[in-house]
Amino acid sequence: MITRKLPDPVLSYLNEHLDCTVWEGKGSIPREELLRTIRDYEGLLLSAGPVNAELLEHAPSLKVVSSVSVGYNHFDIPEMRARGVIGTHTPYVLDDTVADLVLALMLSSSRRIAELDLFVKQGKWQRGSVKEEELFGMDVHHATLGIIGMGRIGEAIAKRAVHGFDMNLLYYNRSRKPETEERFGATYCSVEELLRLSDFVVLMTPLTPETTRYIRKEHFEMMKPSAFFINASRGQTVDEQALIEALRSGTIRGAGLDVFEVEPVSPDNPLLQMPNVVTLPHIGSATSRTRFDMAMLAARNLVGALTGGQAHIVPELKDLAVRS
Ligand code: 8YV
Repeated sequence: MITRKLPDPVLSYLNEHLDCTVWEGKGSIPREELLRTIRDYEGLLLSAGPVNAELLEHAPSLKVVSSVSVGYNHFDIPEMRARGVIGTHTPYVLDDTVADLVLALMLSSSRRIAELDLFVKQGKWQRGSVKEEELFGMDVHHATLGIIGMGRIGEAIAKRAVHGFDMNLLYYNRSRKPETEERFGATYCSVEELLRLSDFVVLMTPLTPETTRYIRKEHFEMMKPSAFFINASRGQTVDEQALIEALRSGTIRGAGLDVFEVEPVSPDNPLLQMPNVVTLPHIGSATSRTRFDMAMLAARNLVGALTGGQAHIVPELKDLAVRS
């Protein structure tokens, strides 16, 4: 079961190897329709969840769920494990694309790109009408960047920041990465220390029970009042209300956000009214080429896992054998 339309070459590949049904309607298959029809399918390709007890109960034949995403917080790992259902994801192919976007968020929040774009378009750029300093921003080059979550995407951000912008790099990760330290001159430190010293804090941790609301009020209070907070991981890794308060009160200077606690973000979310916040609709991996590569990798994962070939199985389910 393919829950949404995919590029033609991806569908051709899938049809060559599997007997597929593709949802031909608009967007992704509605949840009720998926629950109603999934009973006899052995494979499921989707890009959002949840893959939970409810879905799995409706899918007694299911062996593999392939997600067109690197994040897999929509997989209920214990439920999938209990039923022997394998989950796959799409690492590697989006690292550079997401890293580019993180740099864009850093630049656009600190140099006020979106805010000043509007300023020009609204005709406010008139000689003598604004004091020059009112348009000033903060430098990215030579500033201190703190990355929380130094995985592959974190490293791609580090490369751009250090080699392109001469930034000073701090990082926190569950495990230390001596090679990364050597490559980028990065300093490993505690989250608290990182928050205190960074001009830009980039959150790149996957969403797990341990990282849910990982950054809270007390963490924003540790940050410099001149610092920017960037999130391109998952909205639920942050206490969004605390972020709103920190931005409102000047505890931190600004934010660049690709993700929100609830998506699509509610039009009355106060973050949308703040000139010091750059907001994006979860487009970290959204370039034509990368989305194509992700779809193709998800298709290969599905075929591989169902036919005994290669697949990027998520680490927590790697030890499961595909059900016969
Ligand atoms: C996905 C993402 O494309 O890969 C991820 O984890 O956040 C995005 O790049 C999005 O979740 C829809 O599949």
